[in-house]
Amino acid sequence: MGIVNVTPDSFSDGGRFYSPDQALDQANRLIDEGADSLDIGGESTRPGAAPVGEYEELDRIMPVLEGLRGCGVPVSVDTMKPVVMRAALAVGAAMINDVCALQTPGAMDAVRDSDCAICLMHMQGEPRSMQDAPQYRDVVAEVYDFLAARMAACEVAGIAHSRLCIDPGFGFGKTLEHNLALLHGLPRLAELAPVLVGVSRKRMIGEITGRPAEDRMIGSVAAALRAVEKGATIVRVHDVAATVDALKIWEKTR
Ligand code: HH2
Repeated sequence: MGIVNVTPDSFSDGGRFYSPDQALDQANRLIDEGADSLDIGGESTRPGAAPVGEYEELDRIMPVLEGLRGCGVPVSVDTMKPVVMRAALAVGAAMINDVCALQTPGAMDAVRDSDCAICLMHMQGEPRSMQDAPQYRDVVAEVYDFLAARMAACEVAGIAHSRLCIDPGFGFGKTLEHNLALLHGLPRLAELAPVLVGVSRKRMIGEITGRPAEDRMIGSVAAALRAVEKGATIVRVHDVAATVDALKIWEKTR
């Protein structure tokens, strides 16, 4: 899954794809590089990020979604807002990627009657403060229980299990130790549903390699491979060409 952040402030590529033309060029580049799907986002969720209003978010992403109609790969929209979910689905989005796991009032209703895929992600706290002091008794068990409960809530709302994938939410209210425990715990999470993993260029890669966000491609590719080895079905990445090459070699040489 190739990431297109239509934002001025995303942590690794903020401002680079902020105009619709830049975002569409990047989306098409990622498709050419071998992305099986795209994830379009109009609001940064980096630690400390300021929330964006729904009209602003719509202004950012709708021209891009319109431009991607018929692009040949499923398009996911990274949003926690029901209004944005409905608008995105109306122009053909195939997936809603919600870092709040459909807990916002109205979110479940916004996706229930479509046949879109849904990613339910775990986050402790909210982006503004989530990295202040994340704490868990047993991070894998707590993330597992949360995601299982959100899946059960979807089932009650009439959303078929086959539409769901889950994501432990690397870096969303987690220390490096929590992230590493979750990486090792992926086989357990994969018992619930297909797992999406997003570690691309994140702080955990920087903490291990000592490199800044713009220099974390190799570390991110290595982490993506480990995630797939541990059972991830979808890897959400900025560097599609490098990740696709690495996965091809990994698969052929396994
Ligand atoms: N990470 C980010 C955003 N959305 N969605 C899922 N399901 N999983 C993730 O790990 C995830 C996500 C943060 O990365 P990015 O989009 O590159 O940055 P920003 O939020 O600053 O735009």
